[in-house]
Amino acid sequence: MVLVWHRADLRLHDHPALLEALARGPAVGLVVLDPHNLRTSPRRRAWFLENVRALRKAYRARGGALWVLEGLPWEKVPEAARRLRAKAVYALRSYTPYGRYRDGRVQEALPVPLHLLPAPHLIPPDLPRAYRVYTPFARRFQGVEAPLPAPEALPREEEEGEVPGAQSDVPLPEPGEEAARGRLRAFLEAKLASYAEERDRLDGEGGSRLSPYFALGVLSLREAAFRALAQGGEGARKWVSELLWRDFSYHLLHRFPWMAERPLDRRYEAFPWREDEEAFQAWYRGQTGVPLVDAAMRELRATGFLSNRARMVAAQFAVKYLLLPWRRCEEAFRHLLLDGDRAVNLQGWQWAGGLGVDAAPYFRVFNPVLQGEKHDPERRWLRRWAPEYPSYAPKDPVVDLEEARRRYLELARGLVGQATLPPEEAG
Ligand code: FAD
Ligand code: IRF
Repeated sequence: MVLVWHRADLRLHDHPALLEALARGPAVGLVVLDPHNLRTSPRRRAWFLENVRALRKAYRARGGALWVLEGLPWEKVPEAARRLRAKAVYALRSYTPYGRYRDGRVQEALPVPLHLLPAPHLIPPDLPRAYRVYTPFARRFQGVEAPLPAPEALPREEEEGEVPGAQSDVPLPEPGEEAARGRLRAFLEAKLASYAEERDRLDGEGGSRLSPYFALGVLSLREAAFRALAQGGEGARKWVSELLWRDFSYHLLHRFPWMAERPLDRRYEAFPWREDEEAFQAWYRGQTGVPLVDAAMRELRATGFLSNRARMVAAQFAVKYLLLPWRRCEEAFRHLLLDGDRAVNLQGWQWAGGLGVDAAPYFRVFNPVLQGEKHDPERRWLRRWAPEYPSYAPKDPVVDLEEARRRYLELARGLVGQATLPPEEAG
């Protein structure tokens, strides 16, 4: 008997550790409900648990069994191994700071080997050379192998443990890999070809909305990239370049684990962030008087999803216009997102905030009025989420946009030492 321990890989397709385990003998699946991960918002907790429930169904449909134990991994993995007399435990390697710490402790506590196999990334996050800029990192992409099939049948074993019920405060997408793979197919068929033109829409309808599935590994990046590239075209290349941003995020956090606390560009540590509770609440509740920002934060709170363009503007507004402490905002944002993911969200905030990810210059300051007019020209998205605004023009904003932009540029220029005031970013 061997164990397959699922963590951020709640799927049966394209799962090297599952196939390797099955080659060694009968295998039982295991999920440990880890208090370190599950102390989060109700929506994210519910999304994780619903996907565990779906994984158990997928195991059952193939005749197999998924154990679900609640507690500390370094106690529960050894316990499951002992009770099943498992000869080994198989899992996909984790690259997050907590994931590596956890796996080290499990390895120490486990009397049998823990085999950590490389997960199917497009570029392995643990490249020996560290990249802070996306383009040279993405050049390491060499194409993608075909995804592995799911096992057709799994050995019959007893199940153990219940998946607790959970209440989400937002409607959840359909959980499980059937739903994820169905959504991938529908996206490739209907939207991939026009992705390069449509991806910046503020309503997010140009994208796949697969991010909540990628966040839990319900769908593998390799499968998504392989199917998109097989279809080909400009849209496919652009979409795969976005998938690569996800791997870039994991690379950054793996190589610079301290970026969870500090700006990647250390010069911004000296930035005079404003601990302004009123400004934070205005931003968080979507009451800033800036239509794009308010619509974004309200959609995020009501649905757990937001387009990439709206995330960029809302995050940059908090950092550059309101000068709010970026870590508090990053955390609040992550707990509202169904796809909330430490590595990707940190990368997103440090990129949008100009804090050192990629080559984003400090003087790139989005104008939320022009952004709205450009990416929601008919204002349909605005009417849906902030209907009191007749246009993208600010109404009694918490800061004057032009004043705030100058204030930020002056502070940033003082830190990074550039003499000229650059022209406003147009769109
Ligand atoms: P698509 O356009 O269909 O793209 C396909 C996939 O590529 C996405 O599902 C995602 O996995 C990946 N991807 C796309 N854009 C990015 C990007 N900029 N960085 C990394 N991966 C990307 N994404 C998360 O999954 N979790 C987060 O916590 C998160 N926080 C973000 C915070 C900020 C401030 C910003 C600017 C972006 C953040 N993103 C995050 C990235 C991106 O906004 C979402 O992945 C994307 O909007 C999800 O929509 P989609 O699935 O339709 O994407
Ligand atoms: N992984 C686990 O092994 N156990 C859990 O209870 C997890 N809960 C999670 C909840 C949410 C909202 C997310 C992810 C998890 N994960 C859980 C996956 C972790 O990201 C993964 O285990 C990582 O390696 C550790 I989003 O940080």
